Amino acid sequence: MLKLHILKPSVNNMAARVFMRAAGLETEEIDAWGHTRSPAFLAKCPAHMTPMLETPDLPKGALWQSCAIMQYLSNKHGLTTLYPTEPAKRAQVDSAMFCLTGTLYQLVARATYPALGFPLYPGEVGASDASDAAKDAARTAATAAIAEPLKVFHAAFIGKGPFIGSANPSIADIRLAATLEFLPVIDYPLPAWAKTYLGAMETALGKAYLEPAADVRGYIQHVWSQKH
Ligand SMILES: N[C@@H](CCC(=O)N[C@@H](CS)C(=O)NCC(=O)O)C(=O)O
Repeated sequence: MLKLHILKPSVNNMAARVFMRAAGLETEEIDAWGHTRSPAFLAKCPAHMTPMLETPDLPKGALWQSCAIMQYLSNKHGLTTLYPTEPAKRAQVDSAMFCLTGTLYQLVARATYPALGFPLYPGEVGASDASDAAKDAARTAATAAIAEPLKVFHAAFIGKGPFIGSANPSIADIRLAATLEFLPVIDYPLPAWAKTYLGAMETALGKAYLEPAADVRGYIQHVWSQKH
């Protein structure tokens, strides 16, 4: 049995949790809330990151980074629909995942983490002792910048769609859809294509998508209820 250490409100974790269900891989989910920096967790994952997959099949027994987890398990179990083996199709999926973690997610984090109550990263305005006005300006700039990479996902990666994986959702689709789940916390006006896309992901993956999404949506609702 695979062990996946998770934090339920996190969309990085949602991606891996949706994947495990969509792939039909029997998994024990272990809630790591409050434990990611414990000596036991750090011994397995010095980066204190969730999702973290624990299995004796791995050279060091543990693997983190949501996309790497999905790639590894797709390769191991021959999940070619979720992660195509044809080089050009695979390149498209890989490129989308790098763009997501390297560009889109960075902006989504800066825009949403203050509202979610998550800490920002060292060196960023939001994590500094800058004034509230400077932090607001940084958050507003990040929010405004989300539109461009979103357009790239729509035009270049999804294209005629309905998915990056063409007719079926791929691991890049799981990663993108999960990321979009944070945007309602800042009332971000999702473009019409993105709403259709999320609906198509829910229909294609059903409970595999909706169950982990419910944890993220529940957390966002909780945050909202505290503020309104
Ligand atoms: N790029 C990573 C991001 C993982 C990440 O930021 N995980 C956060 C939760 S959203 C975490 O586990 N933080 C706990 C900690 O740093 O102690 C991925 O996609 O897996």
